[in-house]
Amino acid sequence: MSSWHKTACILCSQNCGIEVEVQDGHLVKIHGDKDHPASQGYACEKAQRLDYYQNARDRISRPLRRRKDGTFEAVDWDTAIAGVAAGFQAVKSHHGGEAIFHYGGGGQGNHLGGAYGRATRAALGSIYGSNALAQEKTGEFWVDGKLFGRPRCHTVPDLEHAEVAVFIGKNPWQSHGFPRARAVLREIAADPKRCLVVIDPRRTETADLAHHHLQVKPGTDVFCLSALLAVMVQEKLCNAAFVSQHTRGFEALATVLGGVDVAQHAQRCGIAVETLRTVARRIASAASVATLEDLGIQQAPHSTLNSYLEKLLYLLTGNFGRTGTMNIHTRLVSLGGGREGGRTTPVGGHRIITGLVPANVIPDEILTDHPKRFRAMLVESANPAHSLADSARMRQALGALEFLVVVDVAMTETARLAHYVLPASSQYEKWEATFFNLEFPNNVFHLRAPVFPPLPGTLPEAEIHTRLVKALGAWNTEQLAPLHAAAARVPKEGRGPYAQAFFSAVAEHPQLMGLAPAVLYETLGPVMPHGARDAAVLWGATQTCAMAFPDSLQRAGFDGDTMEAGDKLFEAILNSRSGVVFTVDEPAETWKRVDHPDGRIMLDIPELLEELAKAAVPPAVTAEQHTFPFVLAAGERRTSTANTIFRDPAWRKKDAHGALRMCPQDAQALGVVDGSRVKVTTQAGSALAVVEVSDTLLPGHITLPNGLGLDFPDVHGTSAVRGVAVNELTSSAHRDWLAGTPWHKHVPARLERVDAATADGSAQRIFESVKYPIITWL
Ligand SMILES: Nc1nc2c(c(=O)[nH]1)N[C@H]1C(S)=C(S)[C@@H](COP(=O)(O)OP(=O)(O)OC[C@H]3O[C@@H](n4cnc5c(=O)[nH]c(N)nc54)[C@H](O)[C@@H]3O)O[C@H]1N2
Ligand SMILES: Nc1nc2c(c(=O)[nH]1)N[C@H]1C(S)=C(S)[C@@H](COP(=O)(O)OP(=O)(O)OC[C@H]3O[C@@H](n4cnc5c(=O)[nH]c(N)nc54)[C@H](O)[C@@H]3O)O[C@H]1N2
Ligand code: SF4
Ligand SMILES: [Mo]
Repeated sequence: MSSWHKTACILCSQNCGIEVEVQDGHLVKIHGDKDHPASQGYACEKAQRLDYYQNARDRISRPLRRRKDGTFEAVDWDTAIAGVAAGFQAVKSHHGGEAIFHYGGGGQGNHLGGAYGRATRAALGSIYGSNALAQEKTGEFWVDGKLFGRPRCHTVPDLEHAEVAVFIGKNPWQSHGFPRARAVLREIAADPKRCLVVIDPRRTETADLAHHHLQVKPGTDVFCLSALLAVMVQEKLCNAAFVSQHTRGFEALATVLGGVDVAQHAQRCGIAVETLRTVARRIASAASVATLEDLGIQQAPHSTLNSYLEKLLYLLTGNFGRTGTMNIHTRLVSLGGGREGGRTTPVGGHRIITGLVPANVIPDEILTDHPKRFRAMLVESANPAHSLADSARMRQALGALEFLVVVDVAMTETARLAHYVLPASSQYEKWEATFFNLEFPNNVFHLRAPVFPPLPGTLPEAEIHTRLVKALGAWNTEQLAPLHAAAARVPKEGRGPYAQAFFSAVAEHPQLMGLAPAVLYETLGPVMPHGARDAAVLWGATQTCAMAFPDSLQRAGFDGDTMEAGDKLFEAILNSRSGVVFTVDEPAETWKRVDHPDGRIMLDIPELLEELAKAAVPPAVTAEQHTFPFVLAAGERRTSTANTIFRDPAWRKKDAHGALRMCPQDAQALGVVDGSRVKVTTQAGSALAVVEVSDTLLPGHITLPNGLGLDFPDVHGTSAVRGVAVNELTSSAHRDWLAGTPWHKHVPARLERVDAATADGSAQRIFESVKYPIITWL
């Protein structure tokens, strides 16, 4: 017996709508869902492999508690919840809730858990947290805050309609990042009136399609971007009308850019001056331009400064607030957590942006005797022992915690270090959604229904967090009694009385506001249509969204007063299996979202202009460059990578070992060919890798894929590791001065040939330091 279901792919932030055929507990056929409003039937080849996630051999199916000898024992849920609550309670009573750090809250396809995690944080009084966005986007958010007034003024490129599309450190052919990426790229490439510009040291699949590929030397974008801007200023190509009507601070910027030596910058980034001038003129003369930056600059030197320069490309040319340009999108839930501005970390005083502690400083905030250090951690849907810089130090830091709890579907590298591991139902076994809804003019939200029953022994995060909140004694039953009563009336009378009861309960007991997700799950949850209990939290989200974007909701068909519009949207989300367009925008809406008091964009960011001036002074060659002559991009997206969502290496049909790519000249100099083994060494460690010779790379530039080197049991239950875990090679001190974002794309490295005779017969990890506690498999 088989059946078809609508759901979404969870392998990248696009979350394309898919239809899946289910048979005997397996996903047997998968294709794009034409009814999904954003992906419209599009899906890439990776989605075909989703059963490797759903039926992975290392799924956990019982809560685990670590014994003194480091092995784990299975316990029942009541024991686990009580033990977790007691463990956190102990830390809280000695050191305060601020000593409990929260990491994660969502991977590429699951964010409902993170929403419920906020209730647990509130119950614990945990005020510090972070997630993968602090490894990539916080610098960009900070720049958005300066330019537009608030970090959440996040822009989205209208690539479908742009005459010129510019990708900077972004390879959408592989990594996507906008709907139907490959189709859109092909359209732009094929249209002689349009133009595709790619700034990337590698000739990627995207660069291959480009009209202009600016193949910069790795880490030199600051020179390429500032030279492009300097040409615009020096040749008077800026949009003077836009600049004078809509911005402030141009003079300061023009002074700095006017002084840039374009020829010198061109030389430093390795691009011919004439090419830079041609591209600058093409961008400046286009009717519409959209730009997209990603890890190639966000995880490389000058990352925050580069984000600023990227934004100036479209702002100086007036490509903002129109079709085909850059616009500020709506949101159902803010991505970065609410808190903004002024906060720093308790030990090192590092800047916290959009509520996120820089991922690279987490070990420093633990491995110290400072009284305010983090002493306990709750990790969910993330694997920091593998995904954060300097895994050895990260393991040491996690090991030094008084209490560590991990919520995951699999026995990850982080879970192995935990005191308790709580097994979550998979994303196809529960109601799920992501908050990566970043589209403009039509923004989409997709709530997915379960496709399978939960793996016995697992629970959805909503249930886990609500149990924790209760075990922590965060509310007493009387406080919720009116809500239960109002919820009982919902089937007959609708949600009106419930809404009133909710707002009066919160007014009377303000602590319930922080606990709201769990309160909604507990009270409204049981009367949710379709049994969608986990979606109760969306009632709050849709109400807030209706308050923030009434006109956009109305254009999408959700009209009436705030509560009515929010409720209609909530209903539509619950009833649609392919996703809902929740807001429809006019380009002019973008201007209403610019949040400076005078409605103008602030072009001058003195901290970053100072950094730009400093960068112009050529540095002396350092000893490091002699010791480590290569630049390693540690973590490239390929057709065979999907973060760590697939742990079973068998999913990769190509690139089984996650090859280290290098150019033919380097390969020849080193005496290696395709399939040879090399030892790659950095300041942090060494690894063995298999070589792929590729003429897409510049001399001196080598790359390794992201998400490999995971520990996965073979059919006999013995742990095996395939590919290089790149963060064994990265250092946490290697980061942006302002946002603390890591420079994973720019790791100084050296290579040695490993002759077959001396190799150990496999291409597996060779880190002596990795010794995990033995697991008792259940
Ligand atoms: N297939 C696949 N897709 C994914 C993912 C995945 O694991 N696999 N992960 C998802 C996630 S979490 C993210 S954040 C996105 C990331 O998506 P991308 O940022 O597109 O991914 P990367 O391949 O890491 O880096 C992009 C490009 O940066 C280039 N680069 C390296 N150094 C430099 C430099 O100094 N300057 C410039 N200009 N470019 C440089 C690389 O050559 C590469 O082509 O992908 C998402 N999509
Ligand atoms: N060197 C280097 N490091 C990098 C990068 C790089 O390019 N180079 N990229 C960085 C980037 S951009 C990112 S986004 C991060 C990603 O790294 P992480 O943020 O650590 O996240 P993922 O690899 O996406 O892993 C998500 C986890 O969620 C678990 N999971 C899956 N489904 C569920 C579920 O339903 N519930 C729960 N509770 N858990 C679930 C998976 O088993 C997995 O352990 O890595 C970063 N690290
Ligand atoms: S990997 Fe990304 S682009 Fe490919 S099908 Fe999945 S969600 Fe869509
Ligand atoms: Mo990411």
